[in-house]
Amino acid sequence: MHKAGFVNIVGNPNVGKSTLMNQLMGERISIATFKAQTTRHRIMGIINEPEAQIVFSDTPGVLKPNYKLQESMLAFSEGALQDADVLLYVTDVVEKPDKNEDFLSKVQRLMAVGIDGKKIPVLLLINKIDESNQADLERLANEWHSALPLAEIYPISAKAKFGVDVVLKRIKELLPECPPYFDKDQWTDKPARFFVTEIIREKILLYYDKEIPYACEVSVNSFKETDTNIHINTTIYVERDSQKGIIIGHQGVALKKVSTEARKTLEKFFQKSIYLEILVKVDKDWRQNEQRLETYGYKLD
Ligand SMILES: Nc1nc2c(ncn2[C@@H]2O[C@H](COP(=O)(O)OP(=O)(O)OP(=O)(O)O)[C@@H](O)[C@H]2O)c(=O)[nH]1
Ligand SMILES: [Mg+2]
Repeated sequence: MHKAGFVNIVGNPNVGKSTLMNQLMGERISIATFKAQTTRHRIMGIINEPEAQIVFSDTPGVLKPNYKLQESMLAFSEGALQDADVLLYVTDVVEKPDKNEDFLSKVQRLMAVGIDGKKIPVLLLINKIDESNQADLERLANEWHSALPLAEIYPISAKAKFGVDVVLKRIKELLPECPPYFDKDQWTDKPARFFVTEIIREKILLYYDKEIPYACEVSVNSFKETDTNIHINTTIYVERDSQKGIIIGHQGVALKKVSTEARKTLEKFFQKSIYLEILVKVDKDWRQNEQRLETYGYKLD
């Protein structure tokens, strides 16, 4: 008997979805930072075992879109409701069940009505319990139980890897009997270049303030790999000239830091020496431009 299925991770921004994905996978596959809206794509991470294949999907936090890029991000999150065999709805110890009733009612429907008659199990994960206490947690769990009575509730700390193994065990029980969806040696649906752009974006999120990280997109121009090293040429696109100056910084110091830190992370990720070049260019208002978004790999309906 072989089990396989899609286990989709959804929830509001910054609750710890990507941190959880990385813990479930045992790899840093999805970038996670202290800033909301870190994840912009649906990223699959695949666990392969002789008798099972679990296809996790990390998704962008659910938001009310203000510009076209955010419409695409929301489409990735809502799309993950359509093909889940098991849904992981992640919340945290500060968020209340009434924050996003729209999306929650869709989650409720998945459990009660299902897709094509198939009801979808939902595990409601209350994350960051390292920042709470027993009494508050019990109160919150009761509120969630009233909001989503059909969901199984698990308190976890993704960061401390507390409760994650229990969730993984439950996922394996819930997986349907099914042949594998992907080759059993495949661990993600994304190409190497995608991880390059994400790792550079992670450094931008970490080192720049306010709107700057949200106005940046990263693109790989060339990726040349030998047995021992990889030569990567990339471009950071910003929306305006003033942002280009900020990214580069006085005498190029800011960009140098991004480049150095990205290179270190890339070397860990690929286990090879990395030569990294980063150009900075203006792509005016790319976040609102459907054609540009498509070339950057975002989907719009
Ligand atoms: N204290 C605590 N912090 C956590 C925990 N899990 C995640 N975090 C922190 O929460 C922040 C957001 O984590 P992410 O994994 O990027 O959250 P996300 O839900 O993927 O965010 P978006 O991609 O923006 O939607 C980071 O600073 C994490 O370190 C946890 O269990 N405890
Ligand atoms: Mg994320």
